[in-house]
Amino acid sequence: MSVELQERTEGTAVEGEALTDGFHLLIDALKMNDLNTIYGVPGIPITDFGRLAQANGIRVLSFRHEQHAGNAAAVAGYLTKKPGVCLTVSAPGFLNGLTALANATTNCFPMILLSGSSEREIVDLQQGDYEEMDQLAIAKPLCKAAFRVLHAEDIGIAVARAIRAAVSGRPGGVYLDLPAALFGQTMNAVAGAQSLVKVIDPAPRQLPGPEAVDRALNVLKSARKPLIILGKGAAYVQEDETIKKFVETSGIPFLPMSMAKGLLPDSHPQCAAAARSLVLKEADVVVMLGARLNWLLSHGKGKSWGEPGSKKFIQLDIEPQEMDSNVEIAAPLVGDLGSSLQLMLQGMDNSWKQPPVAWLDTVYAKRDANVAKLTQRVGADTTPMDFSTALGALREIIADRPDAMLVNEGANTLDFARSIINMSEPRKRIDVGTWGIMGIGMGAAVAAAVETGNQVLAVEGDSAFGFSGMEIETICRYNLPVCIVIFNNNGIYRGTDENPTGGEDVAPTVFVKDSRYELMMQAFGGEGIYATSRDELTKAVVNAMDSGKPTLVNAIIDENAGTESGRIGNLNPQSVVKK
Ligand code: OXT
Ligand code: ADP
Ligand code: MG
Repeated sequence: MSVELQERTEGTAVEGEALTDGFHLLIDALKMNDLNTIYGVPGIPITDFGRLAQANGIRVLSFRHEQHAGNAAAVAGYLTKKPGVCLTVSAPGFLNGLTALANATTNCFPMILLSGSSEREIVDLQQGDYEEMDQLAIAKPLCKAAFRVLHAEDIGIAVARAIRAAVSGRPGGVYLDLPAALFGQTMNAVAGAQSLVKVIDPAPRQLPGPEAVDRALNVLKSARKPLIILGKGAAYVQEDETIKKFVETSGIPFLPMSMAKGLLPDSHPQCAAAARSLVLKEADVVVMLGARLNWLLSHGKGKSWGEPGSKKFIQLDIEPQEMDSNVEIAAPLVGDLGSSLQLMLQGMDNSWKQPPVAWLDTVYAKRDANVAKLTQRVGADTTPMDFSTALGALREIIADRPDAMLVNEGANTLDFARSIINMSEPRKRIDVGTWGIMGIGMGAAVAAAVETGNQVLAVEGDSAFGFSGMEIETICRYNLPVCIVIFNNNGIYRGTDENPTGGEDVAPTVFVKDSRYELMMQAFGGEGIYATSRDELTKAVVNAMDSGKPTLVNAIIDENAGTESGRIGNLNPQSVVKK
């Protein structure tokens, strides 16, 4: 630390006036708002900021690449309903973090990206400053809000605006641009303290009007084949009891989107996860709770939704513009989910009739048949392991440890795990989300461990793992209770593609065969285990989950076992021209 800075940090000024500076104002503003963890990568101009933040009691977790720090911050936001904070250096560090900020925004997770930037005067005249980039302009279209702070006395208000923008209404990512010069600006310490803002009621309740509630109730009462879809917005809101009460009072079957699994247990008598195709096709009224009719639900139309015009949608969401985004919403209910559901429940009282038995029987018969088939499949013990064998082992381990956090990415590894591993508690499953993005794995695992203190199991395709694999050093450095299982099938989707020219290069989807990923973990002092059978896999993961030691299990999967893009192969365009 420079002498000049040290003088300032100790609050001594030339003329005896107590001073504060940009560094301290930012730290104080974050702490005042209970933002006590920062995920980031140090460097010019924010290295000293990280040091001072740590010295002042903020937990500063340093990553190997900003994208993973950003993904960790986003997941922290999802789990806590407070914006997760990511800290990056200028231009390249900022850009690395920006993918995570955009992904957080796409997923409606609250997050703040704090980035150092170069000197405005030089950047604006494009005079070639160190890491020159107009970061504010670049961030703007990719996040919910973006602000630049030029004066130390504005830090308090800027942090307050960032927090409110991130968590109010539909949550999302916020960018805060912090030019290097800001950190060193000094001001009177008392005035500085007065400039800080504690955000009051950052995500205020928003109640829908009574006519909207009546409309929704009338549509729901008219249903012969109702269905509730639970999305990750419903998991995010932490209104678990109200949601449970609504689902159980209504008696309506529910379908959880992937990250809403566990909001009510997958074993719940009303769970229709295992009858997905049937309920989407047959339902006549669909109640959307914190879920969007995007690609993951075939935009609410087309073959998977049955006859055109056969459905009415009731949508509960905090974002008015989500209504009619893809199809007509017969009953839009705009408000925060907890309040909207409470109003619905009031209107359901004693007069509420359970859905027709014929519908329930049809749904649950299909579900039970599918569950029976799957139960048989996952009992298998093939060597080499296929996805069912390996996931069958992990399913039992998670069933015994319902509070474990599950992180999941890949294609086949993701799609098979989603239906095979049952969840029984809310917000325990973190996956690729709305973008289907690879690379969330290790950042999500770090945040899941740090924010919950629970054991984490990260189930990773070998390709998916590669996007964030270097962060296993971060996991070892902080000694986090993370067990990573790599489903190693030698490539993207599978390891069997061949180069049609017969040339030396392998096919684009194929990796080095039998890669020894477990040795990477050993290099950093963690446990690294090579597992070729169901028994070996079970033993390795149980040991890891019991000990809490950072562990990587290289699970060898039959390289023929996967299919192109898992369950979304239909989205691949294919050339019809033969050349
Ligand atoms: O009702 P039906 O009969 O239809 O049956 C359904 C359920 O009823 C039933 N089911 C059950 N049965 C019994 N018991 C239970 N408990 C049960 N639960 C359900 O099972 C079926 C299926 O149910 P499900 O899963 O609910 O429904 P379905 O139809 O699959 O749902 C549709 C979707 C769309 C909602 C769902 O499929 C979904 O959520 N999909 C997400 C898919 C996704 O996001 N994929 C990731 C992206 S793929 C690709 O892009 C990849 N890349 C490119 C790339 C990416 N993504 N990112 C970046 C930054 N760069 C590049 C790459 C590189 S994947 C990838 C790597 C892949 O290789 P890896 O090595 O990592 O992975 P492997 O493939 O393993 O090798
Ligand atoms: P999934 O992928 O699980 O279907 P989405 O991310 O598509 O879920 O949808 C989440 C939805 O939840 C978004 O439309 C978002 O606006 C909504 N949401 C977020 N917070 C709230 C809240 N407090 N009340 C109601 N809806 C919310
Ligand atoms: Mg693979």
